[in-house]
Amino acid sequence: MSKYHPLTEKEAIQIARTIPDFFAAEGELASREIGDGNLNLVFHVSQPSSGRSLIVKQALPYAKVVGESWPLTLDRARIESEALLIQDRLAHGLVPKIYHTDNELALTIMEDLSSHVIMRQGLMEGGVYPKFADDISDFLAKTLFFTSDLGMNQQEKKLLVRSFANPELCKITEDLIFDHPYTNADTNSFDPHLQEDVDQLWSDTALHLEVAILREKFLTHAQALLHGDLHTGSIFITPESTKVIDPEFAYFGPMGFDIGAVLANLLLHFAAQEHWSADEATRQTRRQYLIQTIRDIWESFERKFRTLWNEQGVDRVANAPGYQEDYVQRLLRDTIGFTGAKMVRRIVGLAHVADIDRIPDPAVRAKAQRIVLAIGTKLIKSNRNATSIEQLIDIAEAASTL
Ligand code: SR1
Ligand code: MG
Repeated sequence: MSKYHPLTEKEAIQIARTIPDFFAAEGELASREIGDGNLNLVFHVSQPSSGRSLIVKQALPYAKVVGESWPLTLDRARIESEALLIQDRLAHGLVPKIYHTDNELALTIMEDLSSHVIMRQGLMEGGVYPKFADDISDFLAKTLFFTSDLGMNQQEKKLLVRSFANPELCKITEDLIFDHPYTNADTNSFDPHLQEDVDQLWSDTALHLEVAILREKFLTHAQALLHGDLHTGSIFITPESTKVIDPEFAYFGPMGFDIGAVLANLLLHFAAQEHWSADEATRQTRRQYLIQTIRDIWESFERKFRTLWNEQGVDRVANAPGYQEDYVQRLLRDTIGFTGAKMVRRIVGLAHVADIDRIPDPAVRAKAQRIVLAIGTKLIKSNRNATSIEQLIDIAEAASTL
């Protein structure tokens, strides 16, 4: 019989105690369930007398955001811990330290990052993160390059693809990002004031074609090991440090999906500036900061990815003249298309973002939502012909004054 059961706060303490040389032998431990995400239990276990603390994260056998009527595999805890270990090896220091994993209990015990803030929250509080573009482009370039056919042994990669199949979590993405927002699906959730905009989304067949093309890439293009859900709620941050968490959606997919997730979430925050910035001058500065961060992320990513290719590539055939240029162009186009898809879903689909939903004034919220839909749909429609990150930026800046 499986030993799996959802832990109590007391049991989280008992398990945390088993980590060798972590807590002092003497001294009480305290435990609090602090999970506010869509899927898991998260216990913060601390020892006030020693000042030491850690996180016990446990998967539930269903999606917490919906309830027990939506069963969900516990294997995602294994996927998450294995992905974290790979990411730690490839992009050391940019993910939390792992202390212990237990696949039967579907749990991972890891570094407590309470000294950091969830980036979405930090941005809403006006935070500025000068190191972020460098850190996240490092994370993206290294994890994507070294798990692709360019940077790892191609036979070993095929075996790794098998252990990261992750069909149930991919299905969530396939439905919630590439299907439901474009049809009248039960899972959708949107403000009634958006009905006309949503009707437009549901009837835009040119848009549906582009979404079908992006979805095909998500379904079939096992390019590299993705984080799979790299939004600003999956990033802990301070001005000096970036830590990527929560890779339970990890699988081998198109690289642009991860890069697009980061850019989309910066643009979701960008679209909400009428609320989050106090006055017009702050708004302008804030928008410029977000746009410059996006530009820096893409440019640094491209530079680092090309350097890895030139200096550490394992594939002789990849040296064919023109191939790198073609590959990076396709990567940019995918990034732009996935950025758009990751934006639209947050307005119309099941799972929203606080940057938009916490805007209390319905008129200001509606404006932000329409800016997101305008940027998102234009980016999706550009996914096959974009040639520069400046096209994404032009689309965002033009929509910001809607
Ligand atoms: C049912 S899960 C909803 C969303 O939460 C996760 O963070 C993913 O983005 C997923 O689509
Ligand atoms: Mg998550």
